Amino acid sequence: MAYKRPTPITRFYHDHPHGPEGAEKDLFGRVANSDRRGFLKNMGLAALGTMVGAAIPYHRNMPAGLIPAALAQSSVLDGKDGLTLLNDRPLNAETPAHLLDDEVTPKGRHFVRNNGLPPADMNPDTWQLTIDGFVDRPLTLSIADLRQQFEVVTSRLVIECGGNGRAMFNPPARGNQWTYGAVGCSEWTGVRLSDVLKAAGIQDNAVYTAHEGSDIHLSGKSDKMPISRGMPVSKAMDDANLIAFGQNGGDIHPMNGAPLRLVVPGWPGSCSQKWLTRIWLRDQVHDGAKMTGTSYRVPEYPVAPGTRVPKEDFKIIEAMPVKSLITSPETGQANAERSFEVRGQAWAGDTTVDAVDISYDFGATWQRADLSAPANKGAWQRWRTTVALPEAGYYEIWARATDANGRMQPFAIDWNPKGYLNNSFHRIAVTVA
Ligand SMILES: Nc1nc2c(c(=O)[nH]1)N[C@H]1C(S)=C(S)[C@@H](COP(=O)(O)O)O[C@H]1N2
Ligand SMILES: [Mo]
Repeated sequence: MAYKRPTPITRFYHDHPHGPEGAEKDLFGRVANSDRRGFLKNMGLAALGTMVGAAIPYHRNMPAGLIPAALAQSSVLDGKDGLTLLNDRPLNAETPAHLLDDEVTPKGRHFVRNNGLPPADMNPDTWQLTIDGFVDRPLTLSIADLRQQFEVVTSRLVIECGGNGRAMFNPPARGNQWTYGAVGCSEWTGVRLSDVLKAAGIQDNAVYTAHEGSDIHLSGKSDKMPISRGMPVSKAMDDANLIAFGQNGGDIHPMNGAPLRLVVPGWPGSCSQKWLTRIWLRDQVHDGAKMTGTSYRVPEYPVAPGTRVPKEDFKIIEAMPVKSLITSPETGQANAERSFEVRGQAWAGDTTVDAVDISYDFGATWQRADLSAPANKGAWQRWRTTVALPEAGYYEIWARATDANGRMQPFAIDWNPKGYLNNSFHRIAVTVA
């Protein structure tokens, strides 16, 4: 389903073929009316006021559950360009591979993975980040404090959802059916997480971080978080990790975590908390939302596709595996020429990519692509090569990256129950006339 521009809410209600009830259903899915009212009540008038940018003097006259028209006119996908919507509550949208051809992913093309509802308040001037738990000096920092007290750095960092590639699982795995595009590499500006943690003084018994954001649980309940994950302190101290307040030279896109987020390259995107409000240092593995059970976990041992694996046998996903994408040509294109450039991106979790090979004969022969070094630690690497197809007809082009440890992308999917870590080859179709 391609994204369509939103219609102002009044017209949307007026013109809806199934009347206001149909409009209601379209806007709020299967959520019962009472739940939605509950959600709005929980949000409170102050938050609603912040969202519309002014106090609402006649709020007493507002029908219960009314969505101010100002909100309906600005869509959560505003500023996103060409993304494929997978779910609208919570919002999940991926980027077609050929729209990931830029070295730096434009804001409009960075995928969106929300587990809950975005916060009403994304005001950078009043934002506060707390660092607490097992630290010598608990800190409460505004974005201005972060800028003033720490070195500001800019780097290109890959964020990839652990479930990217889930759509190809067989038997299928539940969850968002990401194909290839739950990945992006924007240029993030912020301060090093390690610098901030050093300033707080990590105590010896701290072993794990716990990240919190201000987004809202789908139930609307304020005592529940949509997601709160963490990482071992050793990974948290990696100087590539940023507490970011800028994306591609401007503000962070609201759906990508404005005004403050973590960016933890190389590990599942879920480590990169958006709308970041707290980093809590713990003396045990964090047990927040989506940190326990089978979330972002895979079996400790290889299993046959379809196997039911006991919960105790799952381990937390750490570094993401080596992977590559063909970003040009677009799959399904008919080509007039037999010879053309094939190019894309490759990345490899905590390490780098050493080689990318391309095949156009279903893997019988491979040709090595030119591969650039990453712009900085955590960035993806650009590769390109020219293929010369022998005659007219149908071809598949396959890409296969190998990391610095000699690990190669596999042909087949290493199946697991929740559909994580699919790094099998990206294949595109090309016909030559
Ligand atoms: N607060 C908060 N942070 C979050 C999430 C979320 O739902 N809420 N989703 C996580 C997941 S699962 C991923 S893959 C990345 C996606 O980042 P993006 O939406 O900017 O692409 O954000 C992570 N951070
Ligand atoms: Mo994710």
